[in-house]
Order: sequence, then structure tokens, then C-alpha cells
Amino acid sequence: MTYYKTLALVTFSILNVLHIMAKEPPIINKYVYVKSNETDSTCLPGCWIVVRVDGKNFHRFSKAHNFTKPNDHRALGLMNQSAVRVMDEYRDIRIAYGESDEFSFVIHKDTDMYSRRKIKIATYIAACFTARYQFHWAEFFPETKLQYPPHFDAHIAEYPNDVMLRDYLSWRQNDCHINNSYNTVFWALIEKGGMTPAQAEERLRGTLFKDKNEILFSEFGINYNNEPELFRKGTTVIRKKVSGDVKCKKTSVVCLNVDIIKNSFWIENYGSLGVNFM
Ligand SMILES: Nc1nc2c(ncn2[C@@H]2O[C@H](COP(=O)(O)OP(=O)(O)O)[C@@H](O)[C@H]2O)c(=O)[nH]1
Ligand SMILES: [Mg+2]
Repeated sequence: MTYYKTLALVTFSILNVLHIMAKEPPIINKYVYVKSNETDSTCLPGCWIVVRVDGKNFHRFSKAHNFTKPNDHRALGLMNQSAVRVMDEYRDIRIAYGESDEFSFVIHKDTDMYSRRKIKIATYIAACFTARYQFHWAEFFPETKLQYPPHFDAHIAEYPNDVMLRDYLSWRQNDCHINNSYNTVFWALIEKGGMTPAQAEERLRGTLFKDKNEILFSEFGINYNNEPELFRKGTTVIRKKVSGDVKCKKTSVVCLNVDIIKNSFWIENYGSLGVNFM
């Protein structure tokens, strides 16, 4: 083929392609309109953002992995470790609180994390927590093989002031207290008292906190107040200033099993949390 023939053929082919493109929009443009059906929303400005992750069907998961009842030290340790790692990853989380199969992460009210996009924030935190839970499993359950992969959902709440945020955290700690008090007696009645679950449930119907304590003490010699604080108070994770750091800028993430309903916790940690609850 001569040089001129080749040139004519190439030119013809290019013109042909341009002609087709002019008639048919490129594929990328043809389909891109579906993107406008994607929905997204952002967290309100100036509000504290709380993301609560919760294990999916942990009633089944705890049975499948023989968690001790009503509390399993290893399982709670794994939850706490996962929460610490989430806080390492997301610096705008100021405080977290966990009990049972749930953890609440409080993100600073002025964060611009993911432009405050709700779905991004919730999915990344639940995914990070789930990944960490599986990643650290063997450290806490060296003798128990993971039977199937657990995962966690996420709820988001926005609180416009410090009082509401504090009430949220008090609500979760109160929930821990109520559940733990009930579960401690319930399992004592079954495991030590030989009752069936139905009998234990019937025995506890309508009882108050002090009645449950009395059953524990008089029938099983257990003083509820001596139960581990990890069980009774849940776990609060905060950033504490590292002592010895001259400029006091370095912080480390620490787990505490303390009362966060009373004022003393907030007075003591006001500086490190950057919140004003008083
Ligand atoms: N035995 C045992 N079970 C636990 C422990 N922590 C959580 N669970 C189980 O996980 C459940 C968590 O409650 P919830 O989220 O309401 O139920 P879910 O829908 O089954 O995840 C509890 O009801 C327990 O059955 C633990 O330390 N020991
Ligand atoms: Mg759950």
C-alpha cells in the first residue's frame, strides 16, 4: 500500500469514529444521569454527632461463641479494643461509651469530617469497628475459632447542646446498669438456684433494684457492689493528656469504668473533652 493510500485510510477511520461519537454520546455520559438518584444528607451544623454501633443478632453470636453469662470479660475486652482503634483512626471522636454489644462514639460538634455527610460518617465508623472486632478476635479468644463474621450497624443522633449529649450518655449508662442488675440475678437464679429461665423471669417480675440486690445477697451471698465495674458501669473511652509531655499536646486513648452520670467525671475531664457540661 502506498503512503497516500494508508494516510487516506487512517483519515477515513478517524472521521468515521468522530461521526459515530457525534451521533451516540460516549457511554459515560449516557449512564451518568443515574447519579442524581443518589441521596445524601449532612449533620446539622454545631451539633454533637453520636454514632452508636450495635452488633447484629449478638444473642445468636454470643451463644455460637460460648460467651460466659451474663458478661464475658473477653468479649467486653474485644469491644473496648475495637473502640480504642476507632478513636485512633478518627481524631474528632472526643468520647465513646460502650456496654454489651454496643458502642457510642461522640464526634466533636464542629467537626468537618467527611463534610459532615451522615452516610459516610456512619458507614465508615461501623465498618472500622467491624473490621477491628474481627482483626483482634484471636487476641481475646485465642482458643475459640470465629464461626462466622460478626458485623455492626450504626445509628446517628445529633444533639444541639451539651446537656442533651450528657443526657444521652447517662441514658446509655443507665441502660447498662438496669440490664446488668437484671442479668446478674437472672443467671444466678438459673445457674446457682437451679431455676428454669421462665421461673427466674417470673421471680424477678416487678422487682426493684434493691429487691434484686437482696435476692443476690441473701440467697447467693453476692454483693452486687462488688461485681466488676466493667460490668456495672460499662466502658468510657477518652483521650487523656500524656503526663510528662511539656506542651501537653500528646494524648493517649484510655478506657475507664467509672460513673459518667455524676458531675465529678465531667469536672475532672472538662479540659480533655473540650465540652462544657456545667
Ligand atoms: N452471654 C453473653 N451474651 C452477651 C454479652 N454481651 C452481649 N450479649 C448478647 O448480646 C445481646 C445484645 O443485645 P441486643 O443488641 O439487643 O440484641 P441482638 O439483636 O441479638 O444483638 C444480649 O441480649 C446478649 O444476648 C456477654 O458478655 N455475654
Ligand atoms: Mg445487638
